[in-house]
Amino acid sequence: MQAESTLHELAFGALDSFQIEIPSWGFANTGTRFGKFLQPGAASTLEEKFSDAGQVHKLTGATPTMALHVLWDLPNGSADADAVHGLESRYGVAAGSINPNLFQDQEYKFGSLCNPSAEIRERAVAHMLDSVAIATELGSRDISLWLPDGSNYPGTQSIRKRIEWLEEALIRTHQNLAPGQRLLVEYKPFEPAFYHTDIADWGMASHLAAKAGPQARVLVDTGHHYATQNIEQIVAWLLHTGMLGGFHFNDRRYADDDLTLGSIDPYQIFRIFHEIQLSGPELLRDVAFMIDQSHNLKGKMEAMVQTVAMAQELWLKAALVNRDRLEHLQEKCELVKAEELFRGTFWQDVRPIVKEWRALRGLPEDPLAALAESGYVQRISAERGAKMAPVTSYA
Ligand code: LRH
Ligand code: MN
Repeated sequence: MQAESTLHELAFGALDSFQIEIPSWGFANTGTRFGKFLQPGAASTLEEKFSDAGQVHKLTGATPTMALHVLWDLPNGSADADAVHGLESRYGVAAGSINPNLFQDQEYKFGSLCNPSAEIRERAVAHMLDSVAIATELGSRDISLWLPDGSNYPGTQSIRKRIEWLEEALIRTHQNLAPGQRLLVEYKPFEPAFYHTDIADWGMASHLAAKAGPQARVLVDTGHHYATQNIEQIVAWLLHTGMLGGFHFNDRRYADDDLTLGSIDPYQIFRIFHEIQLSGPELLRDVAFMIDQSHNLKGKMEAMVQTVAMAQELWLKAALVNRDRLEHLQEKCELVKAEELFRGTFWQDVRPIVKEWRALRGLPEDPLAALAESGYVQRISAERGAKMAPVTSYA
């Protein structure tokens, strides 16, 4: 165990540097194709989402930005930007990554940027350029693109032509980025398409980002992998090739389940954080940590606070790995000693030191308990419950 002082320095430094972006849609009523269970306290307006995000940041000190989804949060596009600035100062959370939405409109049935209709592709590119303009208005660095495009049956679409249309669309989007802005390309192997998905894995996303231009990177959603894939190895490759732009963290037992981070396999996130920390603190600026979850059954505020606390603990555990010693054991192929050091660090209970850090930073030692004591959930449930709309669409 490292000397007490160095341990605290290391731990507090790691926790001070850890920030994670929360998704506005994590506060909204969401469900699956089999239904949606409404929560009276769910957020349905952008103000309510900023209020909830502000509360999470007050309780954890680690979530200064909130990701926005264009159609869900900014239905009037850049015209909504002024209102957002007001909300940012009122609730103490800034607008984060801007997520274009190319998966709702009926015209995107056979694809958006990859649709065989040039007219529909043009409208989809226009939405991408709108999203870049919104990011510029809001001062957001990242435009984070996930594309549902694909097909359900063999032979029904030209996979090759769709690659060309996609390359062209992302090059045009990249040409409109302001200096310092980034286009993040998120991949997903399947759903909603179940035969081929146009951006299905890290290789495809990496090629498209590199082809689009120097301000494009790959976004790794931890839920977008086959169960047998080694995600931390993909992360190591994206770090090695300089293509890693950020993460959507969540957890899953089967597919893109969007469960809360660390709820099924906390060791998975620890292994990913270790690969990132191997690249040194300066890298952190370039790797966006974001949460992408849908809280269908857990209380939305509790789930978000729980997720941030879990992420802080796992980040700290990874920071405590004695990397020099591990490197030595790896080189000596001391397998059991190396594994015992690596997994042993993961086993450490870091909650007491996280509590100390929170107290030192004027934050509640137990953010979940503080949330319960604040009565915030009861208050928003009473205020918002009255206008709870009957179930209509997905989100
Ligand atoms: C797609 C995805 C994408 C978001 C959506 C809410 O599965 O991960 O990042 O736009 O979830
Ligand atoms: Mn995602």
